[in-house]
Amino acid sequence: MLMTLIWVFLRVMPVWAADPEIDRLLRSPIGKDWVTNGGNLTNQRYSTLKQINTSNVKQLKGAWMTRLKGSGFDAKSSFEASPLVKDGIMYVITGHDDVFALNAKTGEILWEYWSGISQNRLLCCGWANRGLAMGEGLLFFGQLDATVVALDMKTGEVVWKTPIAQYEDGYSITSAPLYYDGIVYSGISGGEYGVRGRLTALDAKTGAILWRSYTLPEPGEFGSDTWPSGTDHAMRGGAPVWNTPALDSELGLLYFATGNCGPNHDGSMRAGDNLFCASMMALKAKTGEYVWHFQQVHHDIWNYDAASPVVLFDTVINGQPRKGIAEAGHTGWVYILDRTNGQPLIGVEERPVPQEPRQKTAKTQPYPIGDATVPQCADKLPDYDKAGCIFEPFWETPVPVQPSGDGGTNWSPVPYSPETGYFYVSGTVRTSAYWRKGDKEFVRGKSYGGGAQAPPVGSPMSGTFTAIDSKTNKIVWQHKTPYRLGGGATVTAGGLVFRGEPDGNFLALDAKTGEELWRFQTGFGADAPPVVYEVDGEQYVAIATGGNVTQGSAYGDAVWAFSLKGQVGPLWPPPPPATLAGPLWIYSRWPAVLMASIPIVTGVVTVKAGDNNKEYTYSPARIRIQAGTTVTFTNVGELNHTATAFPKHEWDTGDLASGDSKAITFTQPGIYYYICTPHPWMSGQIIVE
Ligand SMILES: [Cu+2]
Repeated sequence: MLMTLIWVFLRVMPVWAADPEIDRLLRSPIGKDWVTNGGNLTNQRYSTLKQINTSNVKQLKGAWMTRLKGSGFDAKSSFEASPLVKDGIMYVITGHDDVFALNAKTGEILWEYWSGISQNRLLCCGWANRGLAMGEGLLFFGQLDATVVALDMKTGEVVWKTPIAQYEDGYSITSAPLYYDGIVYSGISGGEYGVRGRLTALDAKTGAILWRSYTLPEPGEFGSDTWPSGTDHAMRGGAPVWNTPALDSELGLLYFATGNCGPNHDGSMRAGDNLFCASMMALKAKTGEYVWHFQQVHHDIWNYDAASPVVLFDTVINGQPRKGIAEAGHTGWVYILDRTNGQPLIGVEERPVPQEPRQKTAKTQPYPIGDATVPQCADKLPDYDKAGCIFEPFWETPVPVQPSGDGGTNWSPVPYSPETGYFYVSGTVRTSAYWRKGDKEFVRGKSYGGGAQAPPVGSPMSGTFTAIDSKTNKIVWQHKTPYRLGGGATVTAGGLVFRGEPDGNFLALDAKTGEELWRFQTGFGADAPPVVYEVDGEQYVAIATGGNVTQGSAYGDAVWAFSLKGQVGPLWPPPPPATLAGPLWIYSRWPAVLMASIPIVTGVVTVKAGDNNKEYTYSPARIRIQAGTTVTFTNVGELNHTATAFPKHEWDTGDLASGDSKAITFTQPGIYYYICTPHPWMSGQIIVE
C-alpha cells in the first residue's frame, strides 16, 4: 500500500527543477534576456526582438561604451565572450577570466571579480574565455587553470570552485559552460598538450563533479578499435571540447563537437580513424552515456578540429519535419545531421583521398553534399613543389594546404534564423604549410604537436561571410572580406545579422540578401559574438571589443551597447590586421612588427602623436639622435596619448592631453621602442647614438 502511494505521488508530482525560470528561458525563443552563451539551449543566436530592424538600423548609435579596467588589455589576450543579460544587468568575462557586472542600460560597473590567475599557463592559442552560464542565482565559467567557478550573481562573491583537470598537464578551459536543470556542463581545452578530452557535468549548487564523459575510448570501450591495439595513444589523443554544448530537453540529449587528435600533425603512431577526434557527439544529458557520433575528419593530421558550437534547428525536408543539428568546420563545410541519430540530413559522401602510408592516412574522408564557404585548394607558391587541396597529406617536407587548420570556421558561433532557414558562417581563407617533425616522445604537460603548420611568408589571408541554406547546404550569398573572420554573428527577427570585423567595424546586414545596412567603428578589434537584449522597452545590441590573437586584431577591454536612442559616436579606427602572412605577424601583436618598413629620420627632435589626422600614429615614428639630445613629444591628436618606453619603461611622457608636450633628454645610447599606454598598438622607435 505504501509503495503504491509513493508511486502515485511520484506520478502526479511535477518534475522538480532547481531554477524553473532559467530552464524555461533556456527552452524558449530568445527574448528580452540573453541567459546563456548561445542565447538558449539550441545555440541558434536568433533573437525574436525586432524594434531594431532593416528599416531603422541606419539610426543605430552607441548607447554606451565601458572599458573593463584594463582586463585582458594585452597582446596575449583575446576577448571572445558573449555578454549575458538578465533583468537589466549584463555579465561579461574577459580573456583573463575576470568577470564584470554592468548596468545593461548605462554600462556602469556594478561589481567585478578578478581571477588573479597566474601568468604561467600552458596555452596553445593565447588567453581567451568564450563566456558564462547562469542558473540558481549563480554565474558559471571555466578558467584557464582548468577550474570551474560559480559566483553569486548579486555580489560577484565566489560560491564554489572545482578543478576538473590538472592544468600542469596542459588542461585549460576556454569554452563557455552550459547550465540546464541543475547541471553545469563544461568542456576542456589542451589538444596541443597530449590531453584526454572530456565533457564534465557538475552539480550547480555544490560544484561536485557528477560525471565525466571521455571523448577518447579506453581499451575495450566502443571506438577503441580505431586506435592501435595494445598502446595507450588514445589516452593522450586530444579530442578536447572547446565550444558550448547544446541540449534538446525533449530528447534528453546533450550535443557538442570535439577538437583535433594529438599529436596534431603526426599520425604515424596512431593508425585508425581515431574516434572521437574532430567529431560531433550526442550524450544522454543526465548520465553522460554515449548515444551517437559523427566524425568529420578521420585520422586528422591537419588540425581540422570541430571548434564552432553545434546548432540545433527544426526543418522540413522532402515534406518531412526533421530535427537537425549543424556544425561549421575548419574544413569549410557545414555538417548537417539528424540530431536524433547522427545520420546526415542532406547527405555526406565518403570519398577516396590522397594517401601517405607513413602518416597512416585514412582511405576515405566525408564530403558533405553542398558548398564549402572557403576555397579548398592552395595556390601554387614559388618555394614549394606542391599546392595541396583539402586532405592532401604530408611528411617531413612542408606542403601548403588550404583550408589550413587555422582556416574555415574556427571557434566562431554560427547563428541560424528560422525565418530565412540560413546559417551565417564566418570563415578564414588561409594556407598553411604542414610538416611532420621527426619522432617525438610524449612528455606530460609539454607541447605534443608532432609537427607544425605555418602560413607561407607573403601568402594572402582574408575571410568570407556566407549564408548557407539549411535545406540544401548551398551558398545563398557570400561576402569576401579583407580580413580573417573569427567573431561569429547573431541574427534577429528584425531581419538583421550583426557581426564584428577585426578592423574594429561592427556591421548590420540584411539577413535575407546580405546587403550591408549599417557600419560603426568601435575603436578596438570587434571579434566577439554580439548579443541582443531589451531593458525598459528599449532594444540593445552589444558586443565585446577586445581583439583576437588569432585574427591579429587590435586589443582592447571594451564593451559596446547600441540602441536607436544611442548618442555615442564611433571611435578612431585601430590598425587593421595583416592581410599577408609574415614570420612575425602570425600570432603576434608585438608593436615592433612593422617597424622595419618605416623610414628613419635624422635631424628632428619633435615627435607628434596624432599628426595629419591620423590619431593613432607618431610622426616621425623612427628618429635617430645623438646622446644628450632632448626630444619633445607633442600630442596634436584628439585623445590622450603617452610615449612610454617598451618593454622596460626606462622613460615615459605620462598622459598628454590634446595640445600637451613633454621633453625628454636621452643620455644613454641605445635603441628604444615606445608605445602609447592607452593605445598600445601605437609604436615608435628612437635610436640614440
Ligand atoms: Cu594613444
